[in-house]
Amino acid sequence: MKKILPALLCLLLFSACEVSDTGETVVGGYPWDIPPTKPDRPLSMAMERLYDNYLTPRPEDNELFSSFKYTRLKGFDYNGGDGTISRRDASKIIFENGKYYVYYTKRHTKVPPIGAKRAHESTDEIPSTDWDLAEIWYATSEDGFTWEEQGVAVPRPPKPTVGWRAVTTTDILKWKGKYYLYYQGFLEASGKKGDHCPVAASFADSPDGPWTPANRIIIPNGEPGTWDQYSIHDPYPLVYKDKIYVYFKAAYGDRPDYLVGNGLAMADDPLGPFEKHPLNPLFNSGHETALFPFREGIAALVIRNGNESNTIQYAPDGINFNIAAVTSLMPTAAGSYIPDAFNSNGNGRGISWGLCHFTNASDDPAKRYSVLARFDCDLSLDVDDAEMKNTQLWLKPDVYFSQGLSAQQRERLQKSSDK
Ligand code: AAL
Repeated sequence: MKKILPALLCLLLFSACEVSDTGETVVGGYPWDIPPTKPDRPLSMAMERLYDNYLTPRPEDNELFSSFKYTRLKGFDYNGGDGTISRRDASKIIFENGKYYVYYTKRHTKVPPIGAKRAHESTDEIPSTDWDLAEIWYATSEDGFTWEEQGVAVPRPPKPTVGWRAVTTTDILKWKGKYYLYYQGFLEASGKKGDHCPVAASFADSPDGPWTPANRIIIPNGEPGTWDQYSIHDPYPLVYKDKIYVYFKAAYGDRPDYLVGNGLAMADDPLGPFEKHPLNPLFNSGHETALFPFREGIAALVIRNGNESNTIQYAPDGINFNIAAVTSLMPTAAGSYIPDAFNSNGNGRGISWGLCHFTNASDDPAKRYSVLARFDCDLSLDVDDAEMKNTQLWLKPDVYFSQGLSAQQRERLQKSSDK
């Protein structure tokens, strides 16, 4: 009855009016100037979603929408790009002793990697993948653009200690005045049976080290048959609700095109025991997912692999993530500068820059190596950069043409009758 009277009135008086959920008569079409809050009128699913899923209906006002700008770094040497030196998978950046610190995977081998498919040919000197035979190095910077490599932070321990084959893909935690590096500890050349490894850790009193290895597995693989049974990748520590939260990735499934998910392990002590969240995986997509405290929850850059590639997601409870923005050209393996990564106290301020990597630095696949780069964005409550909120990207034709058809695709088209 509540809706019938206004509906009748509608019929009698206007041709273009509707009845909203609350029974009010809504006159005319959707407004010219987009209402900042959900209007009380019938809405299509897309317009409902616009108000329900995103912080604001316009990306220009959405604190979790940003485009990304990139800058080449100064200070790192890559041996002329011959594939023997690679730097990748930067940690989050911390500011200590008046400078920025970053930790990353560095491979310096006699020859470039031969590739995962030829992993059985790898030796103590011939790396399979770009991160095989790698170690964890660190660099400091005064401005975030020019970096000075300081040396190795975590070397490979002797066989058979976890990480003897490679220590890679690290990230840092500061907890009660001490520093902890979590990283992937490989016990065989990556590619031999997949990219299998657990997580190991080292700790230090200073960001310059010396780092003491725990020399044991800190976050173990899951039970046989479960999604993270073989790999725990990209360990990513934050302090949230007074606990240590380490988000991580696992690639799972037997298909050639694996699925990628991200989960969470929590602990009260940096060296464990870690308890995996019962709802894992918490993300259905995302490779090298980078997270940061945002308002009362956690936000995440979900960059690639999966249905929700190229999204920025938000969980007010750090567990239940939803898409908060869809964007493009996201930083690969972002390590952001997160001043409040360990002390956000329910008021996370967000991020505005960090380091990422490009894994295809060489045009020659036989000289594969990666380079670190800087990205800037506005995912910060303390920055207001309208240029970063531009949803239009005008990429040069070269960028598109570099994504050319493969030989197989050309052959298929050649054979196809409906050209
Ligand atoms: C990455 C990360 C992990 C993987 C490999 C090196 O970018 O997801 O670190 O093991 O690729």
